[in-house]
Amino acid sequence: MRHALATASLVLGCTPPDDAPARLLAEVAAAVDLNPDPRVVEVELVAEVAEIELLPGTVTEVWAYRDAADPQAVATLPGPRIEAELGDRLIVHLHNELPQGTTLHWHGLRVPELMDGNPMISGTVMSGSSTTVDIELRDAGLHWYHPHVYADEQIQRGLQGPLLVRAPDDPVAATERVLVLDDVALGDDGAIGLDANQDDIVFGRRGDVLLVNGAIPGVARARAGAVERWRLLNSSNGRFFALQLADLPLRVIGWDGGLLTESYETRELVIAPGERYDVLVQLDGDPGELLQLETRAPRPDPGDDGGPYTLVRFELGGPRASDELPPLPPRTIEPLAFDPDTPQRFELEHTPGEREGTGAIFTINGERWPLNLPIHVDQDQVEAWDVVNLGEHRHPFHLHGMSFQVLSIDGVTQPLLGWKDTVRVEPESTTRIAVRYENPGMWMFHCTIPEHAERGMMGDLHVMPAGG
Ligand SMILES: [Cu+2]
Repeated sequence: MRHALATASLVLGCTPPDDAPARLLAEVAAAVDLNPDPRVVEVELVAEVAEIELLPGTVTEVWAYRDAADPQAVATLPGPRIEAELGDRLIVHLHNELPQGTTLHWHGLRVPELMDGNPMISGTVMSGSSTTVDIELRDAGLHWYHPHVYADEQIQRGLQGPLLVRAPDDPVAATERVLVLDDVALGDDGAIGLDANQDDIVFGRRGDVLLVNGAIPGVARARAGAVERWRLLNSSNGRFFALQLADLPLRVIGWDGGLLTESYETRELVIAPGERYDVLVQLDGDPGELLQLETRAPRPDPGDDGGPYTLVRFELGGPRASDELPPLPPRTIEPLAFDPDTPQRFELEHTPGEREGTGAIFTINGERWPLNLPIHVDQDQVEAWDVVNLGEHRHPFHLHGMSFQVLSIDGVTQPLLGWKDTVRVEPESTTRIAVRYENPGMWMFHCTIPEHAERGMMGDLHVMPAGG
């Protein structure tokens, strides 16, 4: 049974009493690199059932990745932070100790189709067996590894982790933090709730416990006036984070696909499941002051549970720094020249079930994965896609194997600042994107709310090799 609402709010808000010892903001431990070659990163992961303490004094069973190259390591939520440089070769050995088959998908990376974790292409890694992923890292930025089979259950149980690919000219700030934002539904017994009720299906599962780097919100000690770089990932199933830092400006310098051509400032940063943002913040305050990084419901949506809730409390210490924001390295992005016969049209639709919690159907163009047929396209062709949300709830839309450019939202042209692979499509709204089919193979496109994708809001794009 879930916590009663009063308890849930307390946990969500997670403001400890003043005399409580400060719990420090959790960090995601880096994976050990087994390979002596500086241009090869080789890691060894075990996916296993583990017990961790999410709420003080309560044991929670999770499915999680353990760094097998570190004999001291235990399985963690999220999994180890894999870190590499742009152009490196990444080798990941995965051993599956779970009672269920799994796969490894690299959300945000352009990889060969056999390395994409699509169970229809490469099968599942059966319980007790192993696989090796071997890829070249062509995309700088913060990416996300997770299973792509029974994804609604396996991600919610804890199987997911960050992959940080650094660019040689990355801006350097005094402090850099990877912040993986998540939530989890915990019962009174500490167990992760997996039964999906009607709301969970309609909105994606939202939890009553917020997690930052796999732990309940904590305190970060920082220098007043310091500039920090935050690499943000929303790894939740259904929660949209809308971040605010005490009304200070958040300078966005990167999206899913790396650094932008031009940064921009916002005081509220909305992050959908599967999206990543790269921001610079100046912790503008006096020594002794407290700055709260909070999240609230980004839009009035009957499924949103309000807020604000604290994610990180920054305790500012002295002496005051006078850091300046590091400049963005030059980036240019050529607008994709798309085929004038397009757009392709992708209509996302949700048909509620007749009975509570059962029978809800999520479709793309009226068809339901896995019964739909692939869309066949030619390599190197460029097409515009109209992703049309016919319903009254948001769907973040993700394409495997290739990044895209966002052209317009409801006809309003969007500035071309960077590459995306996941984009929010608001209710009764149309987002137009441009895609170059550069990567031959079979690529899934789907809503990143796994409760929707696993119930049909998914499709396959078959990019036929040029000359093949
Ligand atoms: Cu959806």
